[in-house]
Amino acid sequence: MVFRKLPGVSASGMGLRLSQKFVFLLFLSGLVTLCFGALFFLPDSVRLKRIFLSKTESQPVTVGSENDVREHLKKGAKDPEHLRGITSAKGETSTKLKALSRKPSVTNEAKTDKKDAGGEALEDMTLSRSKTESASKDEKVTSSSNQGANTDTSFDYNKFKKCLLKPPLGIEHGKPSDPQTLQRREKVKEMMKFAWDNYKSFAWGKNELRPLTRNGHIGNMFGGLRGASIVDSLDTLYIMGLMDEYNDAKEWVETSLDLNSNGEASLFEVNIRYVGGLLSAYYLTGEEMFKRKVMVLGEKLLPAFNTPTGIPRGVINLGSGTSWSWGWASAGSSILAEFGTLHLEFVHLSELSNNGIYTEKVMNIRKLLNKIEKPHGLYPNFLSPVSGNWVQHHVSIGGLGDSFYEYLIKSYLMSDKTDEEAKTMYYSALEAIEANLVQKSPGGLTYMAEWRGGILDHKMGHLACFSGGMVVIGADDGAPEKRQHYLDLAAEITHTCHESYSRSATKLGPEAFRFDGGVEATATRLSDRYYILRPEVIESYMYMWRLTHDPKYREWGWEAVEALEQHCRVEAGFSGIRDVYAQTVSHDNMQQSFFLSETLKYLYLLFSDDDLLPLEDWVFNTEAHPLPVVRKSCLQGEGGTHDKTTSE
Ligand code: DMJ
Repeated sequence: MVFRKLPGVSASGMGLRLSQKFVFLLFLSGLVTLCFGALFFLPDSVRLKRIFLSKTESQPVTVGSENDVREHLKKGAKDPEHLRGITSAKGETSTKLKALSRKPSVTNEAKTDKKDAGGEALEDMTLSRSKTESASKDEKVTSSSNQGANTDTSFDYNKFKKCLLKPPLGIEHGKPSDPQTLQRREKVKEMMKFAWDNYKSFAWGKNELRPLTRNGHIGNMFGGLRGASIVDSLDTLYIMGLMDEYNDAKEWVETSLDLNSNGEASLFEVNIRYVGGLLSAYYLTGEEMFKRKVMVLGEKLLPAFNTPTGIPRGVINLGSGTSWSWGWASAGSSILAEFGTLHLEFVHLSELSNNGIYTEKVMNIRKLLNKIEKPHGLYPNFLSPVSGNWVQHHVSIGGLGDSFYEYLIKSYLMSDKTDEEAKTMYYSALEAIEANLVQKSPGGLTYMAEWRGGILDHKMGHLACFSGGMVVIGADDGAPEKRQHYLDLAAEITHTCHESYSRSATKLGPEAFRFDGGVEATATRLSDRYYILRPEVIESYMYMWRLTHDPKYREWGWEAVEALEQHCRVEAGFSGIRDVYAQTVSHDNMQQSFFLSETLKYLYLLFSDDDLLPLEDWVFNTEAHPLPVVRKSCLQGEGGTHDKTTSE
């Protein structure tokens, strides 16, 4: 049959002109796009959404770039170059980063605001919830969402205690015999009580205290979880013997820590602060409630690993389990310091639940990292969770990379020195770092530069100052002939970080300092001059003291106490400062939760005897929460290495 074209009629033969047909098709496709797009905005519980969108797909990965963030931050927020502790002084930043992490941005800004407002209301409800209601609620969550991780509660706490070599709190809570050190320790305890009391008075149940405006800060790093300062403080209060305060904290966790949050959380931050804090609290006190809570929370983190490679994405919705990458991380990548800082906590989640799934997840990350080709033996900071390839060649021992290296050596130590793979990876990484990043300034200061595809940036972040402590705790386990070399390297780095403090007007160190343009260990950019109560320099003093007993580390720690008292203590708590070089300081109005969990804890340990949390038995996670060495043979056998002649 032959179709003949009739005059004035389109080829379709439907009586429509080509242009009419085009408009109609355009309308139709617009309608379909609109309907499909609307699925993203339905609550996660709506069945239609679950049918059409799988978990990890339901939050599309937005391809962003570091530059997006830099551009954004130029407009008033702060340095994005790390994920460690951007919750408060950087609270503003994180809201914006968050908005950048998803699209469309306008809708998400609105959503964030709404969530925060809702969060306040929810918090009031959680504060008034009764003990029984809260406990049964958590148990319900456990059984209903118990898809991959069982919560076998048969962990034998008494046996665990017997497998420790020494009592956790020493003979007398680590009380130093020398009166000056004791006095200094008492001062640190007073600072903790002051920080805590003000948090309790003005921000109870919120995540952090705003000491100038005397209110609470919630932020959005913890996915709707509340009380970050409480969970982060449990072990510090306990080891300092602040028992009334510890009991208040414990009661809040038991009655008001609501794990049924439906918010979008940083997997890394929730892991290091909440999972780490609850694990430590359990191991130190034996309170079963902490274990129940941490098991529920741990299980909620598992869906983040549902990616083609098993490398988790950075952000997870704790309610629905959907996960996605930070919008500013290059090409939807995951961050080395985030997915590389799960190992210690996840091994303990497996220990407590008797379920290997957590260890499997982190061992899978390890396997990929071990196998993948590394430029000059270095680990770049961005990795695609889809292809398993590096996305950029930026290497740093500071933000974005830092605690990945820390967790390699600590995994080895926490395994009772049986995890040979972690050991090998750590020492090879350190070798590559020494060969490519470690530099000596003309003035003789050793520092760790950053590496951008082969080009060195002569800058060291405050965050990188943890590395003095890292190198010294690994000094004994590398090649014996390198022991002294590692001790020297650790001492040199710690000295450089101390210099970054002593070269400022406030005697506190800047966020990042440089070794070019005629300066050494000094911040040159205005945007690098702030100090947000970070612990890393003091952390290295503490480890250096424990391993060398050189009194200068206690002196340096005391200098920091005096500076904190003089410049950061305000009427209602402690606050970060905006410029460490300014004679008259300007406060940032934020008392970070890591100030209570890390900075003050490390100072307290620095002025205590070594038998308070002895390093033979305890490994500190990156938020300073002590986790015990896992002595498999003891735990599986009769148990009992504890020296019974010492008391607790
Ligand atoms: C803390 O949350 C942890 O130490 C993390 O690893 C890095 N950043 C902050 C403190 O600076």
